[in-house]
Amino acid sequence: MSGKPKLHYFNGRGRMESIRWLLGAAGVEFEECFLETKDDLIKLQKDGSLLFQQVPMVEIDGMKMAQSRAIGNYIAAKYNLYGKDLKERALIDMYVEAIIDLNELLMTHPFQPADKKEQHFATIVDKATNRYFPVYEKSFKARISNIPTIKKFLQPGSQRKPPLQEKDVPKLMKIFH
Ligand code: GSN
Repeated sequence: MSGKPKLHYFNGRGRMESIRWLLGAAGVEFEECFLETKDDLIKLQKDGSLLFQQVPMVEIDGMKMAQSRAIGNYIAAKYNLYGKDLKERALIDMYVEAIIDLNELLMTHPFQPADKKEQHFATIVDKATNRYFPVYEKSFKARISNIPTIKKFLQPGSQRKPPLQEKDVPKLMKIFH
């Protein structure tokens, strides 16, 4: 056993990408076990590895953690990335929850029926432009991208995943639906 956290998910961003970012930011090496088929998911479900029968699941510190927010909170707290006091933690939680809201919209876009896609995309652009992005500091991207561990995670060849492509949808439908 390597002692590295082991991430169980499909080979894409989804709800695991922020966990990859967090581990990247903490400078923690991790292993990944990609679900390729529905059977891979069923195997994890049947062997009792998934508390709520869902992925993301992360094996860490002897636990098989479910629920992406819980996993993120644990990693952030463990590696001192969760604020210096309760107020800073509250701020972090607000920023994180807002990004999760936006991410839910983005993640569900490829699965929208053809006749709803255009409207759904317009909603994403509107919410991103008018609701979420203005809240984040203009200098945020440059500042974060220059943190050495993040800089490394942003280099080609890291475990960062590309955005989901339409061509990936049928495979994911087979795994999760
Ligand atoms: O954030 C979380 O981890 C949970 N609240 C949601 C996890 C979830 O919905 N997982 C889906 C895969 S899509 N994305 O992340 C899942 O495992 N579905 C399989 C099932 O049988 O429900």
